[in-house]
Formats: sequence, C-alpha cells, structure tokens
Amino acid sequence: MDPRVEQFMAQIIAKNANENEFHQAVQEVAESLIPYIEENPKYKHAKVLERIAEPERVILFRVPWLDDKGEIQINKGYRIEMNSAIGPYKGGLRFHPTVNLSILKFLAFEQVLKNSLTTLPMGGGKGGSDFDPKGKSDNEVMRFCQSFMTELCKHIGANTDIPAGDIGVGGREIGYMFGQYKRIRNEFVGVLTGKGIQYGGSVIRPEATGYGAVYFAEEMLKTRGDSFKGKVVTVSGSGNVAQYATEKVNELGGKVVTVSDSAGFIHDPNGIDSEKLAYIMELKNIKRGRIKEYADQYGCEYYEGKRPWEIKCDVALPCATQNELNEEEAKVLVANGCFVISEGANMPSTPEAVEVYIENKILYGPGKAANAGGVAVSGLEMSQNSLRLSWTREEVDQRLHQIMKDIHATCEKFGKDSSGFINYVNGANIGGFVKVAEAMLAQGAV
Ligand code: NDP
Ligand code: 2IT
Repeated sequence: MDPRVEQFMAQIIAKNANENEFHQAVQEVAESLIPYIEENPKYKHAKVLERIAEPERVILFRVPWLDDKGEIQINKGYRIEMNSAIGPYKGGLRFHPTVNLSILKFLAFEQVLKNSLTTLPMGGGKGGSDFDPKGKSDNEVMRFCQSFMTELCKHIGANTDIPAGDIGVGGREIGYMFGQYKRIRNEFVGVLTGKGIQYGGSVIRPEATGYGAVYFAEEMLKTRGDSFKGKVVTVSGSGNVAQYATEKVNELGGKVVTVSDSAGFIHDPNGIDSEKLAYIMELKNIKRGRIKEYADQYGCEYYEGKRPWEIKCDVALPCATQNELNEEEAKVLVANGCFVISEGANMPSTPEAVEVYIENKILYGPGKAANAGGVAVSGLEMSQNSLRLSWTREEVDQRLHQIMKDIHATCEKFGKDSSGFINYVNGANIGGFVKVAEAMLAQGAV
C-alpha cells in the first residue's frame, strides 16, 4: 500500500474503531485521491480529505413501537449528516437488522461523492434503523415508521436534509413517514423523495437506480463499440434496483438469467422476460415472498445459500448489498468471459474483487457512479416539488439518461490513463471530489 494512504488510514482507523465498512469505503477513495491531492496541494493544506471523512453531524435515537401483540419493541434510529458543502444533506434510509454506525457512515461517505457526480446541488447523508420489516404486518411497519419519524422530523427539512429509500424502505415506508412528518410539522413540503405520485412523487423514481445502472453499463459498452444486444446478464437481488435493472436490460435486447435474495438465487437460462418480471414484482413488492417460489413457478434451478456469480455471463449487475462479490467470485466471473460490471448496489464488490477487475481491464462501474441514477431522480423530484410542477415520464427519463452519460464522461475525464484504459474507480472518486472540495475551500474552515 502507498505509505501516504497507510498513514492516512491509520488515523481513520484510530478515530473510528471497529467501523470496518467505513474504513473500506474511505480507503478506496484515499487510494484514488491522495496522489491527486499531492498534485493539487491547495486541497492538502486545507485538509479537505480529512474533513470529508468526518460527518458534520451524527444523530442517534431510540425508536420504541408497539407490535401487534401489544408488546413494546425498541430499535435504534440513525441519521448521518455527512457533508453539506454543495447542497442540503441527501440520501436514503435503510431498514435492515444489520444496520449499524459503520454501515451508515460508509453509505453516507459514498453518497457525498455520488451526489456531486450527479451534477445536482445535493450534499450527502444516510440513515436508517436495525428494524427488520420482514415478517411484520403493515400496521407494525406503520407504527414503527411513525415512531421513527416522530424523532427524525426534528432534524430534517426540505432545505436541510431530505431522506429517501434504500434497502427495506420503499413506497410504503416513505408514505407512512411522510404522513407523520406532515402531521407533526404541519407543512406539506418535499422533505422525502420516492413519494407516491399522488402526493408529490416523481415518475421514474422507482425505476431510476436500476435504469441508471444499465444506462451506465451501456455507456461503458459503447467505449468498445458494443451494446446490450444479445448479452447474457446476471443480476443479484430481487428488490427495487434489481427489478428495474432487469426491465431495462430486456428493453435494450439483453437477457437476464439470474436474480437472488438473501436465501439463494434462481437460474433461468431462458431469460426473465416481462411476464416473469411481473411475477417477481408481485412476489416481492406485494406478497413479500421468497425468490425460491420463482423456481417452483417456472421450473428452473434454485441454488439455496448461494450467489449468482458462478453462472456464465457477459455482464454482471450486483444489485443486492455490500460485499456480496468477493475475489474468488470475481475470478470466476472473469474466467467465464464477463467483461462488464455495473454496480446497482453500494460497495457490492470487496476491494480484492475490484483489484481483479482492474488487473483484467474489464469495464467496471463502481456504485457511486453506476447507481447514482436513483439519487439523481430524487434531485429531480426535489426540483419538481419546489416548482410545484410535475414532468412527464419522457422528460424525467431523458434527464436521467443524460445525467448517466454525463457521469460516464466525468469518469472518463478523471479516470483515463495513458494507455487509454478508463479506471472508473479513480474517475468517480476524483470527479466527485473536486466540486465538493472547491465548495469547501470557498466556505472556509467549515
Ligand atoms: P430492496 O430492499 O428493495 O432489495 C434488496 C435486495 O437485496 C433484496 O432482494 C434482498 O433480499 C437483498 N439483500 C439485502 N440484504 C442482503 C444481504 N445481507 N445478503 C443478501 N441479499 C441481501 O433494496 P434496494 O433494491 O433499494 O437496494 C439494493 C442495493 O442498491 C443496496 O445496496 C442499496 O444501498 C443500493 N441502492 C439503492 C438505491 C435506491 O434508490 N433504492 C439507490 C442506489 C443504491 P431479501 O429480501 O432476502 O432481504
Ligand atoms: O444509495 C442511494 O443513492 C439511495 N439509496 C438513494 C438516495 C436518495 O436520496 O434518493
């Protein structure tokens, strides 16, 4: 490791003990940025990297709620307000039993650079709870969301901090939280994004992350004169991001042969067409069932406790969670001919897996670039709320598509090496950093 990175990371680790995911996210960025900062000493003197690795504010609170048996349950609630240099804090809420400070800080840290890459004026934040929505009734989810927002509403606002969805938080949860915010604060404002269409949401927001990750992959393919036509694609996850990534791959002429959940994956060599995708959407969004049921329905293989990376493909789209693709799996992917990886999820590849991609010079779009379409359309939802207007599907989709092309161009600008290879990791990290750093320099020691 570069000794300058090692020295920087020693401080980060000492100040943030036991926060392994946060260390991982910061180290990846430091590896790209430290050489760049050495060439641009104004950022070094102003300690911009040290500052962006420290949240502006961390809010931690108790979330008590009554389950259906009348018993009190207690969860932790969090909001990390990471950086407001270029706009109000913006980023999703995750409800999952694994949620802790380390995971939310890694997500908030990545969000700062991701939001900068979108070209829209949004700072970075992230929040959530260790609440597990699985197996809970709608009423339990509602009571939890109301209790969570009863505290969170003291800290957020349409010009201060604007949460949205992430794992375990979709339209249902956003609706319950929006209702509670409005009731307590007595204001109808765009304080959350991912809202329903009837009350200020934007068309294409549910689709945006998955569509965006596929648009980004399409841009990467274009650099080699290629397209999605006829490509075999493996997808992990079967939630919001995975569903709409699958839809867009189909539209562009590719074939998705896997999806997964935390229990296992299904392999459908015939491809998940629009009818089968509608089945998955009903299964996951309404019945809240398990992906194994797909295999029973369509008579294909289900692999219990496994991840889909052993299946031969041209393009892989990890769309489930962090560290879901390791070194060994990366080697299998590459050996099987996979040459495009576009991350719908945040930090799904381990650092060792990323090394395999870079060594083999495959087209690798890291999450903070490839999945920025979701927060980008959140930014467009904020604009529409401010204007009290709503744009059409074509208008929003066209803006999303353009933003993904612009992010690709930024990655190319900051990540192309002398051999012509685009290192999208460096490109995204440096490209996202510059705008935030310039804003911080202009605003003094804040
Ligand atoms: P959902 O809750 O809709 O779906 C999550 C999917 O991932 C489910 O299939 C879930 O399976 C699976 N999953 C979750 N945790 C694990 C785990 N520990 N191991 C294996 N599988 C797991 O979430 P999203 O689709 O919204 O989010 C997916 C990823 O995309 C996350 O990394 C998120 O941060 C990222 N992302 C989301 C954006 C958005 O707009 N929603 C924007 C940008 C990034 P199961 O049902 O069994 O838990
Ligand atoms: O990780 C992410 O970018 C999100 N979960 C979306 C955040 C947002 O504010 O739309």
